[in-house]
Amino acid sequence: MPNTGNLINPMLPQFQIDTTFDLSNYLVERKALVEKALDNSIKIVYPEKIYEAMRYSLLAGGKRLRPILCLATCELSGGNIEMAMPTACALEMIHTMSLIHDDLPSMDNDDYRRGQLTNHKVYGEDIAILAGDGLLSYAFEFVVTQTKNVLPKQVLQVIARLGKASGAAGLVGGQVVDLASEGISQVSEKTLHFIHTHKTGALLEASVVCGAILADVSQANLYRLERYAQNIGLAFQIVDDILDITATTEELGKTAGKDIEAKKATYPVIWGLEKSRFQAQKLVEKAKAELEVFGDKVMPLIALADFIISRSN
Ligand code: GRG
Repeated sequence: MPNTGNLINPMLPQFQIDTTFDLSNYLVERKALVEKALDNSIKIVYPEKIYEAMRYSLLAGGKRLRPILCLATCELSGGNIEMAMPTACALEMIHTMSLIHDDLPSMDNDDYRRGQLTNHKVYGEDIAILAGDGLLSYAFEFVVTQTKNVLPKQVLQVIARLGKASGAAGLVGGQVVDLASEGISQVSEKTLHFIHTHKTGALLEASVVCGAILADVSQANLYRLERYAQNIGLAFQIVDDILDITATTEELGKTAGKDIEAKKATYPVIWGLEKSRFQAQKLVEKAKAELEVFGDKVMPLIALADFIISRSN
């Protein structure tokens, strides 16, 4: 394997890259597995309307990055896909519910998400709120009832992580500060960091960490994966802010330029585009450096870190 070195920071360790790993194939294959599991996860029963609304957003596509990260980390840590799939689905249920609520008129007021009308545009605000609530509670039920071949202790740890990442210490807290910062011209870097590490980073971190917990990884490796996830989480949001400026509505599947319109605090506003790109790259390099001890199964997590900054939506 050629040694690619580290172009951003020569002080960071050099990394052996397996250039034969095919990320696009890997993503297509993993996404298909996740889509199938999600499709099977919710049946339409009485009262049909709520199940249809939940399925409408859950099966609307999306990159499925959180479930894919969870599966990859579980495998890297010595587990398998079957052990992690219920948690992977739960992560996507929580993520989807956060998108449904984020798009509501009382929050970001968006008409399009994942290339289709937002949940409240199709089902109305009342059902969209309930569809989000239904997905959130079902996520926890799903982990508990569907996880097989994992000790109850690990399942409990996963439940605790998912709860923390979703609530006021995670997504909810990040969203509250984000809403409070709208229209404020001088949002500090510290506040922006809080918003992004909570609103976006918390669930990405939980995706990585839960996969590892299910495989009963050692504490030292759990900390390494946690740091990997924190770095890619922040890089992911920086790229999201950049794409809001540089990509089209068609590419994004949601309205482009919303951050500027809503006078949102973003990294490009504070740093400019060039520095934002550089910082994202730096974070990805730091993330990859955490993986050195994991040996040859590490390629998916390296490639996923690279994907986070090279993506176009
Ligand atoms: C979880 C209880 C609970 C409440 C939700 C509304 C809210 C509180 C939080 C907002 C969270 C939010 C929408 C964060 C943005 C995260 C983000 C960058 C989303 C885009 O993720 P991608 O690009 O989307 O992975 P796809 O569509 O590919 O899945």
